[in-house]
Amino acid sequence: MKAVSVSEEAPIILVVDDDQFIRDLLRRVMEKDGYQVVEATNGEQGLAAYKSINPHLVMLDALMPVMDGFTCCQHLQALTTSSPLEGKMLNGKSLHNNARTPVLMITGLDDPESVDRAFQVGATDYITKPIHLAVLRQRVRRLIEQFQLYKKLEEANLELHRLATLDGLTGVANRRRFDEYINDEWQRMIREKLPISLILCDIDYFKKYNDSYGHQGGDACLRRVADALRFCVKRSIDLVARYGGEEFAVVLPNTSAVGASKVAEEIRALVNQLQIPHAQSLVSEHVTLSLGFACMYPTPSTSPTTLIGAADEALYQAKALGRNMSFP
Ligand code: GH3
Ligand code: MG
Ligand code: MG
Ligand code: MG
Repeated sequence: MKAVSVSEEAPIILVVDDDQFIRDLLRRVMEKDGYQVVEATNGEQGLAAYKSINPHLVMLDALMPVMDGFTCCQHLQALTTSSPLEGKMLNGKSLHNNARTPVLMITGLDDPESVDRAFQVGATDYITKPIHLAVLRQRVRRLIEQFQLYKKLEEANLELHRLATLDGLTGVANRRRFDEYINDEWQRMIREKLPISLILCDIDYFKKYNDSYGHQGGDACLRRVADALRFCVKRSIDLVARYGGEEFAVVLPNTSAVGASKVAEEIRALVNQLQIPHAQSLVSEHVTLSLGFACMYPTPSTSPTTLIGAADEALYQAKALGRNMSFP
């Protein structure tokens, strides 16, 4: 038999079978087709190998000592259903897709119960022994091609999600994400009978900042302020968003007015500490923020618009009362 060298990028097939003759046969055939092959002799070994090599396909025997193929398949399914897109939404639609490593059961069991059971525990495909090699090779080619396509789709979906929800300049959530999030959390707070707070932050005399340091200087300043906001906002359920040009919003679910006031003051103090020079500011030599916050207990007859209006009014007061402050 001619030895075939396989490249580093060649898809990896994990062969899990207790029969050495079968493992040798599968290795020979698959390596000839350009795949890399890793072997395991039972389900437990197979799981361990799966975790360390992350293969493109698993060939799984059913009857094996220590852990059989059905049990192994069940564990594999649990491992592979968590996708980076799991739980992510875009326009109210779940983005999860099927980029799961395919599992091909290759077994001597050909009774209908075994076939059903294999698919129930998550097998992608099923082939009986004795193995028809021409059929096997086509199945493998198709399963790996599909998997690679799914993976590409998943990456594209992730990128789409990133582009659709993040602000390109600062990396915080964009306005679209803000609208979606505050509405979702509003509904959740109604169900859980909890308060929600909103902080609106506006850079003081930012027009003058642009006049002094140019638009690019202004952009850099926006990035630093966004970083400060991100630093102050620690819970994963809180959302920092770019609300408008030089205005940022912080959504704080399950947070009282006292809690919101603390976060607002922390943000204001940190931006002061950054001491970003602002020669033309009328309140300080450095960049400062004015912040308005509001807290509400959402009800079915109210909407986030009321909360946004209240925070906006508070921001207006912070400006009117002299800037570089949070209000109330
Ligand atoms: P105030 O203290 O009352 O908030 O004064 P201000 O000058 O900050 O007020 P205003 O909101 O009218 O000005 C905001 C300025 O922010 C106007 C606009 O040129 C600038 N701006 C908005 N978006 C961007 C951006 O993406 N980059 C830069 N560099 N500037 C921006
Ligand atoms: Mg066996
Ligand atoms: Mg403004
Ligand atoms: Mg401003």
